[in-house]
This record gives sequence, C-alpha cells and structure tokens, in this order.
Amino acid sequence: MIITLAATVGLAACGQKAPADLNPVSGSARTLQTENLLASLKAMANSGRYMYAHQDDPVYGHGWAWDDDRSDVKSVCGDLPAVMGFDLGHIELGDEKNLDGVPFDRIRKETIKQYEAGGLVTFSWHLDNPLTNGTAWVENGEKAPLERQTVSSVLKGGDNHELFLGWLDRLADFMNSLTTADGEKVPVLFRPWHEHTGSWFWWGQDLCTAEEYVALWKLTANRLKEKGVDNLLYAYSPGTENNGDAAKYMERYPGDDYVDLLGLDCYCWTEPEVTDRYERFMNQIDTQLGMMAKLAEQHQKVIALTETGYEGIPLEDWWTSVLQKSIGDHPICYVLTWRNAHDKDTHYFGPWPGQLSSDDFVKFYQSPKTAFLKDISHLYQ
Ligand code: BMA
Repeated sequence: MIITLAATVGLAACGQKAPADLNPVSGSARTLQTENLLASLKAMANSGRYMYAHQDDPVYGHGWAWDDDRSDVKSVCGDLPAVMGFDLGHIELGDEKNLDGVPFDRIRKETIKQYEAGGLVTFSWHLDNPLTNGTAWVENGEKAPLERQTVSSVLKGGDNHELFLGWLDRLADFMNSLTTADGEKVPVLFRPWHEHTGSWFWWGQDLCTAEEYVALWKLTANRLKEKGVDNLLYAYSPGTENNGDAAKYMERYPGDDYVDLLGLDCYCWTEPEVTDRYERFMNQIDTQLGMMAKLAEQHQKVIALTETGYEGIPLEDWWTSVLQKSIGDHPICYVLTWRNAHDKDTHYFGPWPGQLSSDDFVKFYQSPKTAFLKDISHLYQ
C-alpha cells in the first residue's frame, strides 16, 4: 500500500513537470525542483492522502532539546513527519538564533536533510516590529497607535522602508543559502504574514488596511525575487475569522501570481468556558476546508491545514476522532501541528512517548489517509 501510493504521487508529479520559466511569482525562472514540488503537492491532494507536519520536530521536543536524530513523533510512531515547520523570526535582525532559540545554522541543516530525504520544509516568520522594536505580537491591545502605523512605515515612502528592505535582504540571504553539497537549491514553502485576519500581529486585520497588507506581501515577494530567491512556494494562511465566507477569506489575497497554496490556521479550543469545543472545531474545519477546496479549484491552487492543534492534547483519541474526522475527504496536501516546547511543560501540540493521546497518534499514523516521511517518494522529481 505504502509503495503503491508513493509511486502514484511520484509519477503524477513527474507527469506534471512544469518548465522552469513558468514562475508565477517572479515572471523569471523558479527552479525546476520548486515547480516539481508544487506539482507533487497537487498530486498529493488529489491522491486522497495528506502529509503530517510538525513544527520544530527534529530540533527539540517535550523534555529534550538540541539532540541530533531525535524526534518526538518518531519516538511515538517510528517515522518522521513528511513536512517539517520552522520559524524564521529574528533572521531579519541578523541573529544567530530564532525567537525560540533555534540556531539558523541548525534550521538550514535540517532543511537540507529533509529535502534529501524527499520531504518538505515550511517556514513561518514571526518577525519583530520594525517601528516599535517590539515582537511580532501587538502588545498594547487597542492602544496600539505605533503598531497601527507599522505596515505603512515599511512600504515605499515610509520612514522604515530602507530598514525593512535590509530585513528582507537578510531573509533572502538565508533562502539563497539553502543549498545541498552539490549546489542544488532547496525548495521550501514560505508562509509569511500569517493569521492576518486576526489582530494579534502587527500585520493583522485592525492594524493595516487591505491595500497595505497586499502591498506588504508584494513588496516581500518582489524583493526576494530581485535578490535571486527562486526556490520558494508561497502559502496564504488566514485564521478562521471569515466563518466560511469565501469573499472574506479572499479579502486580503495578494493575487494568483503571488500565492501557490491556500491555507488555514485553526486551533481546537482550550478555554475552559468552551463546552462544545470538539463540535465547534470540527464544524469549523469542515466548513473552511470545503470553501477553500472550491477556491483552490477556481484559482488552480492547492490547500493545506497550515496550523492546527490542541494544546496539551487532553483527549485520548483526539487524532482520529477529532482531527482526522474533521479533515474527512477534503483534499488537503498536509496538516501541521504546532511545536512541542522543551521549556514549557504544557505547551505541546504533537505526541510524545507516554502522552495521553500517543496510542491514538499511532492509529493516525497507520491510517491509509496520512503520509509520513517513509511514505512519500521524493517530492522534487
Ligand atoms: C507561538 C508559541 C510561542 C512561539 C511562537 C513562535 O505560537 O509557540 O511560544 O514563540 O509561536 O514559534
């Protein structure tokens, strides 16, 4: 079964190889491997199977950090996630480590390793605020006058435009540094400016206008292109605020030329006052993925559940009875659960040995619907 599916995905990807000059973002060449990756993600979605992804999986986990060749997911089910997520927050500052203390050299190493194993890496970017020098998060709530000016300040004509170009150039240097020993550029899925439909990041809904948000996205993609970055697919990932309304979902969409994948960040409730948390989460996932699948068809894109999870996973069969059920047959290419912090006891979204839901995670792993690293053929050929 595993071999058959791997072959199907691999073959479908081969059949749809796009010429390298069909780069929708840049208009100039995006590497052939990057185009092949996009074809493979589409083939994966059409195969009825989806890849499992975990943030920071190979660099730390529940109760450990910085070991080599270790993973909470592998310790539980014997295989690695097919997709690894990493965060690039603080690359803009020229720091050696990201905002969670992960060295960028390690992220580069793991990205190349995952590519050589045939799997995928996706990057989020919780970058600092260039106007306040604060974090990505809006720290002053409604009294956030500076945060409200941040996006306009980095756009052309704004006081922080030059500074921000420098930040983008550091990001570009990192993307360009993702090369194998043979000099092959490693394609990755970049997911900038995420959860913009909420108002907790400086690029969020109430912090900038739709025009400013779109301009921010285009500035980012165009600058990276100018700096020779040709190994990125782009993911757009709003939160759930649109309630299934396609027009709202697309309100700040930067355009088909700037996006490859339509995503969704949607978490299971942990608030004690929410009593129908599973039902609400499942309905939300079902409604939103249904809407996104239609949009993906119209816009020729692929969809994914770009962030999800239930912090602390206090339900024994959450993986199969809640997550997997709500995804159902929606044609996503992957589902990502957030990180297992090594320094915060209850901040984890993936399994670890002995965790309440770990047996159920093994069932999720064994399901014919899910794909882990050993299940996939090389996504780039
Ligand atoms: C958040 C939390 C934070 C972390 C940030 C970036 O959701 O996990 O602890 O710093 O993501 O990874």
